Amino acid sequence: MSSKILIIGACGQIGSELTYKLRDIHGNENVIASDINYGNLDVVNSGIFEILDAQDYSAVKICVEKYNIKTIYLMAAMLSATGEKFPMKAWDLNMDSLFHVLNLAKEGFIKNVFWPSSIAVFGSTTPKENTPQYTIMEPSTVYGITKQVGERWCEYYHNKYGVDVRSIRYPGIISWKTLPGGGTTDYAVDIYHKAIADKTYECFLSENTELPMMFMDDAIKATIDLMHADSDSVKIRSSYNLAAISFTPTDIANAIKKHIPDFTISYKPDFRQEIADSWPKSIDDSQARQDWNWTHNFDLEAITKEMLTNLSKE
Ligand code: AKB
Repeated sequence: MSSKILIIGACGQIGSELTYKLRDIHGNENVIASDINYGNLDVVNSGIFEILDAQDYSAVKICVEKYNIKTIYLMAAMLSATGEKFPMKAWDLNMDSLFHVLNLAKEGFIKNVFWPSSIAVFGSTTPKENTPQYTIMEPSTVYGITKQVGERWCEYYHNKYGVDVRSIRYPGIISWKTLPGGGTTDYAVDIYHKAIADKTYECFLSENTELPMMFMDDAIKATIDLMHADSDSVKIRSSYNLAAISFTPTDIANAIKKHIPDFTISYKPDFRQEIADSWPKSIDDSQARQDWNWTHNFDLEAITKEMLTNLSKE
């Protein structure tokens, strides 16, 4: 029987596009999509789909055995903004699901694990410009705490039990196929939807809030490149810094105005401003570039063109 891939959290923003890409590469029958509900019918209808609660160890194990799964991409998580509203739920979901997958690997049921970390592992005491791979990390959100602790556990399972776990610290991800949910960087997707629908956007972050961002295609490429890299070249088993571009709400509004000249933006910062203020402005990802040849393709101009073109067709 061929070895198969399970995506947990396949209906979400990154999980959905990862599902499509992995199906292109490995064939529909080798990639099993799963989520807690039928949250994305495009994913549900695109191949094998299982309802799966990432917090239920037995259910995940049964699914792994049913399909002879060898690789899990664990994309289910509660993100930064929602996590602040439901701190214990965020902790339970983000940590339980990780332990279940790491333990399945430790016990030999699966061979490879991808688990996403985030720029949220950094906090207000971290250097903000060109944030190094190794630096002060004092996250102030529950989400950031789960990601930082998760990174430590990933490295621990690799060192102590030989688990092949790989991870990336994603910046804000911009995409047009599936909406993000519950993050602080979500404005950078909402703004394109509102630009097309209403020609105006009220931003929940202030105009000069600079954050690291990346187009979905680059994020998927990074994920797959890391998972396909030789084990020896994956030197970091906590999580890799990863960067493409950094911009402010003003920068993205100006990029949109080149295509929609009468687009307007206003600013009404809410509780997410404090989260954004605690995160880096830009990231040093030289280790990823060196270890597994990471490069990004999309700058703000290219992202804006892709977003507006594809969303206008919908
Ligand atoms: C969020 O805003 O919470 C996420 C992230 C940066 O991990 N997009």
